[in-house]
Amino acid sequence: MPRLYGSPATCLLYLRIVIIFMAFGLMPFHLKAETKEPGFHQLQERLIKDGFDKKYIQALYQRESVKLELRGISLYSSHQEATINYEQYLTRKMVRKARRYIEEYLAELTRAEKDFGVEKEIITAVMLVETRLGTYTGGRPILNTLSSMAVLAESDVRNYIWEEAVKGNRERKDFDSWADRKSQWAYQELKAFLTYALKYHIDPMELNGSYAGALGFPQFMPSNIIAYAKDGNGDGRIDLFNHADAIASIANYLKQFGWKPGIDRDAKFKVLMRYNYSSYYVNTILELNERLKG
Ligand SMILES: [Ca+2]
Repeated sequence: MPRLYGSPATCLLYLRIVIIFMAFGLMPFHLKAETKEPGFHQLQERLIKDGFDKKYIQALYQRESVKLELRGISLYSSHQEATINYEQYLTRKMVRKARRYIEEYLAELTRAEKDFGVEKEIITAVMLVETRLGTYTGGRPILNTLSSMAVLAESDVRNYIWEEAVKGNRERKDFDSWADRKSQWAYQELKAFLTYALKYHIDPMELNGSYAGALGFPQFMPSNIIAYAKDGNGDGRIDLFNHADAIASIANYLKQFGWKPGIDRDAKFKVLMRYNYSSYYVNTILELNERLKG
């Protein structure tokens, strides 16, 4: 029978080993606690220099809920389109849901079809894949997402985010080239987002979105809201959490990128790639379109 417990001397040795491991194991936590999370000070200065009201920006970034979105950056920086299961949008259950949506919003969809020349099945397919017809719009404050990506331009913040949220998931040089690109892009999107919020007197912290900062039922980036979104219900406001506005906005976006009645599959493919640059995505939309028409 194997001995489960050793002699007192062996026990003491085990205890020493455990203490040594605990000491080493605890050290990184101890160091982490002393690493101060970097803030958005430089970002605020940059926004003010670019014309945003000083008092507005300072009051906004002083709020406790405005903070670095580490988890979102970790997810986004390791995002791989090919790993998304697009089959989930082609099940019979999903097609049934899409059909019911077309019945429910027939008036809005028909109007968009007439105004922009984009068929209702395509608009519905886009909305289904983007947010399951407006039911999954993302729960991350867009202000935090875009601000966190914009400050990746600052080397100390970038190092902090690398250590805290990304290291281990990818190579540093890949992260650096991603961060160079995304920080510039996110800053432009942040400015568009604040411009949109100011225009409609919306509290920026009330708008949640995806880990990329996309917003509403059609998941538009803020710069696309300014350029392509439409007021579908005619209330004088753009609200992408409203079905009529979302439907008109998707249709107008596709129209602006070349959608016309009667275009062939190749042409449709090219336009849809402008909505989301992924052939998996586009093929799913086109397949859904066929099934909804069939
Ligand atoms: Ca509206």
